[in-house]
Amino acid sequence: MDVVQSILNGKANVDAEEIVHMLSMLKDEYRNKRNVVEIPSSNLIFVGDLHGELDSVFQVQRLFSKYKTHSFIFLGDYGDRGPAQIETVNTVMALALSEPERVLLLRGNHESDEVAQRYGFYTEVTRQYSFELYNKYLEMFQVLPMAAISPGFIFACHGGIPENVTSVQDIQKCNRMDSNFPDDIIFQIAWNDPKDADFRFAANSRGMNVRSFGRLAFEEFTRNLDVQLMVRAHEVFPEGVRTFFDGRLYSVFSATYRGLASPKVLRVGSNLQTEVIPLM
Ligand SMILES: [Mn+2]
Repeated sequence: MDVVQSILNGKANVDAEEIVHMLSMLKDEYRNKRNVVEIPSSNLIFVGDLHGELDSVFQVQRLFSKYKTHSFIFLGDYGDRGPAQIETVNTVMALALSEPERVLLLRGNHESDEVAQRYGFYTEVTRQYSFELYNKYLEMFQVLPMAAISPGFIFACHGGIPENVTSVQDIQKCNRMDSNFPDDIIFQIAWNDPKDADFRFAANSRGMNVRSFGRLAFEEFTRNLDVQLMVRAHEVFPEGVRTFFDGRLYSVFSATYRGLASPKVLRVGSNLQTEVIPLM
């Protein structure tokens, strides 16, 4: 665990063996988790896209010490795009390993081979380390759960509501263990976006199999799964956090995205009381 503590203390240059060691510890911790993991109903902090921005992670680390009774749910998209991708992924892993009972890492659409090859993580890892290490990161990505639920209260995931799902069981029976998203339901959870209009599902300009979900799908899904609030990430909004469907869905972004957004996290206290916390 030495490497975990030294990363949390700010050590930037980690050698390949230390990363491999952390990756294998995290895989051991996560491989038996189900696609949808149960979380508490209160005292939660949701962290949105980080995209290689270490400053955001340091701010989250500060909150981690401040809110000691809270669980931290990371909604995915750790690498790609930003200036410190490997360091960001490593620091998030170190947080997850330091207190596994109050940190949960979920999988975003960027935790896949196809996307990581296009948006930077592949290039960074193979340039600074090796193709072998990149493959070990992919093995870790695929064990990350897709969603979190607090029955009666909250559902959280990176992208959104998938079409053709009417129960948690429908998600649990899918297979996420692949470096990409061959399963359509797993794919949609990582990719779909909300749209504040009265429809169920519609085409989405992000890609052929990506859907937008509207109010009707949201109402149906939250009723079927018996949750009141949904938290997701995946979209950049200048204000960092945006609400949909009369405040029942929060979209959270925790990076600046080259100065386009003001990074935020979402805290859920007791009785589903929400608080938007700026990361600066
Ligand atoms: Mn995303």
